[in-house]
Amino acid sequence: MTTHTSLEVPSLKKVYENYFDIGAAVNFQTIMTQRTLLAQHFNSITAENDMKFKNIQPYEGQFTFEKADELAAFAQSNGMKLRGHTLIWHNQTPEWVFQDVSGELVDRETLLQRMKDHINAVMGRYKETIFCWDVVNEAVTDEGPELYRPTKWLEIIGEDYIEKAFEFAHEADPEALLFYNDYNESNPQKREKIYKLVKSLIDKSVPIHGIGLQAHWNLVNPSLEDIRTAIERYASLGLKLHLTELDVSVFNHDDKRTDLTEPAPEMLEMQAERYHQVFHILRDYRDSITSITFWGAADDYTWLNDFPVKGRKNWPFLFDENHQPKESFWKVVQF
Ligand code: 9MR
Repeated sequence: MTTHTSLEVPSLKKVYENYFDIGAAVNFQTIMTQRTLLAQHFNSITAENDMKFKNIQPYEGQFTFEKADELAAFAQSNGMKLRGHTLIWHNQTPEWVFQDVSGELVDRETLLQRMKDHINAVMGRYKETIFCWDVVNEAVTDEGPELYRPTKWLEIIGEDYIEKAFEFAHEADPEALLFYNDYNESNPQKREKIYKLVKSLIDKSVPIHGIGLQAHWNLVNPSLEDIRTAIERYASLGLKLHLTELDVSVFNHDDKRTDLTEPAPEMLEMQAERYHQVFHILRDYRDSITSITFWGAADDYTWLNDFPVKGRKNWPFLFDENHQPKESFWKVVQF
């Protein structure tokens, strides 16, 4: 493995300033534990959890903005952009949203009103700081012929819940860029579903400005060819593309080992090569891709610890557990 000890560590955001914004998902802890690293290398942040429905409106009309406010203040004081994540999702949405006082499902009009009130309150509060929002997250099925994931939003409102969310969001903050965000975005079957959904929104003149490719990838999947095809397909719709949750797991799908306390050298080599190839593709599409956000900043904290395999640590980022650049970092900044 190459050593770079004599080299000064360049700032990732500066290396890419003529290409994309470089973002990291953060939480209340990491804005403290990773503060220096974030300030040096990133010019955009996303709240990993603190702006989700459940976190921000756990009970009807009771908003808990404290942590989200802290993250917004952190972005502002460091001159970083802030992506909003996320308004309408099947996950992390409290049960009260869909129920009346007796526990029965509410009707369409009630749910639409709740959707609108939530979007108005949250987008209204961060109008000055948040430049774009993941308005609807993960609304498409991974497999099978159905386009729409079965959710309470779909069940109660119907298929137009998606366009309603975008319309309410556009009314709440006409300046904000509005995104549809999903994972498995490079899988050819799901790619076509996402394409179809977004195209139908555009055809109906729904205010949508971008597609978020979550990009939870590993050392081999998705293939480079599938990544490139997905970017081209989405870009053909004429919207902005953001990579919203990039990480590269060092474990392939069938690797369920839990005994590693540090990544094997060959994992790190493969990861470096993978990041090298991925960023090569991303630079090719700099006209369409405007922002790349990692779902974390350094290997000391990742949602992939314990997921999907309990008791297993992962090392998916460009910086190691001590916030030092990995070989993956050097492959991304040297081109
Ligand atoms: O990283 C997030 C993790 O801490 C939460 O427990 C989980 C459930 O809210 O969400 C994770 O982030 C997800 C993101 O919001 C949407 N795309 C998939 C991400 C990873 O699961």
